[in-house]
Amino acid sequence: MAEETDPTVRTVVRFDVRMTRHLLPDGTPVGTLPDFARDPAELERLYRAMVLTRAFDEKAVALQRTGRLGTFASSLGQEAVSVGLAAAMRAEDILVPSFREQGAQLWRGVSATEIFLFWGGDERGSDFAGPRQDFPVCIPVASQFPHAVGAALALKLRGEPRVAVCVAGDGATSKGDFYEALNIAGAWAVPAVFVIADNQWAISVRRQAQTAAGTLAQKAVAAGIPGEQVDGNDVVAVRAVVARAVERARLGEGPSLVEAITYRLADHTTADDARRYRDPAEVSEHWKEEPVARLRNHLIALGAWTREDEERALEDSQRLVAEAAEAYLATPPAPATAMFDHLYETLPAALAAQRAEALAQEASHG
Ligand SMILES: Cc1ncc(C[n+]2csc(CCOP(=O)(O)OP(=O)(O)O)c2C)c(N)n1
Repeated sequence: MAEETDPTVRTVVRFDVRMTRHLLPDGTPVGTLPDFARDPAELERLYRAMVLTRAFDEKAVALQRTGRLGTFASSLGQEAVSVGLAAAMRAEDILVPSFREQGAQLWRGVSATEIFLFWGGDERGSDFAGPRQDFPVCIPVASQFPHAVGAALALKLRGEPRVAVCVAGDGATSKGDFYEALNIAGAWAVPAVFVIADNQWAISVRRQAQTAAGTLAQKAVAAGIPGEQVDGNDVVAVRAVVARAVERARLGEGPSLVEAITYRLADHTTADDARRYRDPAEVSEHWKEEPVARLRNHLIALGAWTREDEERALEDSQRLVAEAAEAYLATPPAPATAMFDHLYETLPAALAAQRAEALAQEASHG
């Protein structure tokens, strides 16, 4: 060690990064499970939510492939991050999601129809009836971090015991918005939890290619806040770790960063072909760790899940997303003026003129 040989140098800080896992890839539990995970009914709820998320993704990709949905970002393989973090929140907390959190949105009560509308380019899909306080899907990478800090600061100033939970990908932690937000969140001790869905890829850029940091969790160290890893394919662990961070924030102890290690099994979006930059053998390897089979295996081992349960869960999910897709496809298009209508209290003159023009064109073209 340098300080042992050099009297002019001493170590002033060291840090550890913890990694939590409760279920092994084959579903075998390790150690003592958290209380909620000892209730098979609670595990079943998490399982069904992951199955629904997968069914939603499958339907969305099918709709896009047949020209009935815009570009879509699947969460295949990442269902445990999305569902686990949502299950760790209370209804009154605030979700500030990225574009791959349909699992969390569905859990929190955004309807599948609304999510289809959003990806169909219809902003009414962001005006969800359910969790009104949650933020719409965030497409600009990392911009949700400062938004979450702003929301969390508001909660703190109002003295409300609520928490903002922000989700982004690994690539987002390479952006300035991330560092700025984390820094000020730490300085102001706001009630925010930053969850990184570390799916190893930012489109075609590997996590290792865009940071020399050994973990993304350690990026919390510089902000003076706790940072830890969790097995992001283990929904029990995600829920437990995020719940701890959320409760910490709720008690006024400040923000945390959680890096959930997972893998993007699908293309980045429907506009991408991942075979151009990653080896299909790598993807096959990661299928062995995926979250849905992991929890299913655990439920089967507990005697809490049968082949009939599985068939019914799949049918229920597929029916729900099929009905939601029908409702989405039957929704009449928004008026051409919609894009002007929710931007300003009073529309500036130049935009008012454009709105009038859009209205006139719509009237003439039908
Ligand atoms: C500010 C900004 N720059 C670039 C893009 C284009 N873009 C969309 S997704 C993406 C990569 C995101 O990677 P990551 O944060 O790891 O999330 P993941 O897609 O893996 O969930 C990029 C560069 C964007 N949406 N916003």
